[in-house]
Amino acid sequence: MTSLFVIIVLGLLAIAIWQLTKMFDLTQVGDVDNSQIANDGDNNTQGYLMFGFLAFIYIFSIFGLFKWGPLVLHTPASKHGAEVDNLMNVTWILIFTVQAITQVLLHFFAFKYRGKKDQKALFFSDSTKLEVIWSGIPAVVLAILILFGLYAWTNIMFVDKNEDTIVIEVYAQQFKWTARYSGADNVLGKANVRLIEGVNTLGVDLSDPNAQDDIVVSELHIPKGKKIHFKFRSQDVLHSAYFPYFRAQMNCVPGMVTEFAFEPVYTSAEYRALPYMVEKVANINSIRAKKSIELVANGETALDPYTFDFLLLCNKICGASHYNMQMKVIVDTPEDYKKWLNDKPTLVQEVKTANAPKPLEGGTGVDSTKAKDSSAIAKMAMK
Ligand SMILES: [Cu+2]
Repeated sequence: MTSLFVIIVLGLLAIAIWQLTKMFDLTQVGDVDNSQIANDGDNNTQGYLMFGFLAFIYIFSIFGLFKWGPLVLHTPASKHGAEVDNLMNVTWILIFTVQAITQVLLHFFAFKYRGKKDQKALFFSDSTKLEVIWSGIPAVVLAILILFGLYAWTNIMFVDKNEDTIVIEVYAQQFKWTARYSGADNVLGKANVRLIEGVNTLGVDLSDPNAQDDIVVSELHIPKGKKIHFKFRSQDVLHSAYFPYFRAQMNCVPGMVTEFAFEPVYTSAEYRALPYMVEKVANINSIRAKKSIELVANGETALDPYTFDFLLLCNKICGASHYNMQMKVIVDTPEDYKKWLNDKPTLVQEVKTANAPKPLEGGTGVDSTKAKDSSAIAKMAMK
């Protein structure tokens, strides 16, 4: 609201200044040049302003690089991550070099050929040589870049059928993630949205032999040094499973299964101990500590200190709570991973427990028949 108010005030102020200058112009009499056609003086001013703008672009770019550069994603936590970062860095270097050269040329020529009295521009209809140069160079550079990208993409996306992987399903719905482990057979049981019932929130076909050892969890644990083959499904709308630190992202599309595989190279604990991450977390916590002082002064509770965790985020705007659609991803050592998974009940067991006849609720001392009686008494009392 305040920002809207500031924008309105600034807008009105700009109109006021514009009107004042007009009034000032109208009050001028005598030898002042009131012509709307630019003279040599105007052209010189505009020419030098071009250099001013060029300086602004460069100073702002360099300032931005130093100020916000360190905030970009750092060390990749997956094996293929380095390849993605490499491709990104090459693209950035190319863009920066090309823009540095072309911006200087653009502004320099705008200055050099600024309007001068009695000077006429040269007209020529076309130049084949020039056109070949300015179409050929970008075409070659882009082709190389695209080929490099395609090569990296196939390299990352290719999962060998015989490769030893762990198959995990990631299920998206508004607005949460659920994971299903394929169990000892490493094959996920069939699933269908029509079979969703009670605790079977993913619609797993419980009659499928492959589904018997499937495990459904709400926190993703994966072991370091092992390729994880993710299969994605969505219950409702388009979502996108985004693992920023693993440099992986895949759309989750209703009605189809999409796939992606990556191998984590750091455990969560190892990644937390990386010097850059220690520094980043310390910085976040110093900001939180400052904010907490303010909160406590207002009688609110202080913020908890932050600890780093890998996250799975949704990267498609899928509805009102999209911003909060996330799941913790914990990379364990292979031993810890096994221990964690062994503790988990299979979905079949969970369904059995949920469907088992419940003993009468003793805690409240009221069973359902008594509750009915008391409501009947209450109704009678109303009459
Ligand atoms: Cu989503």
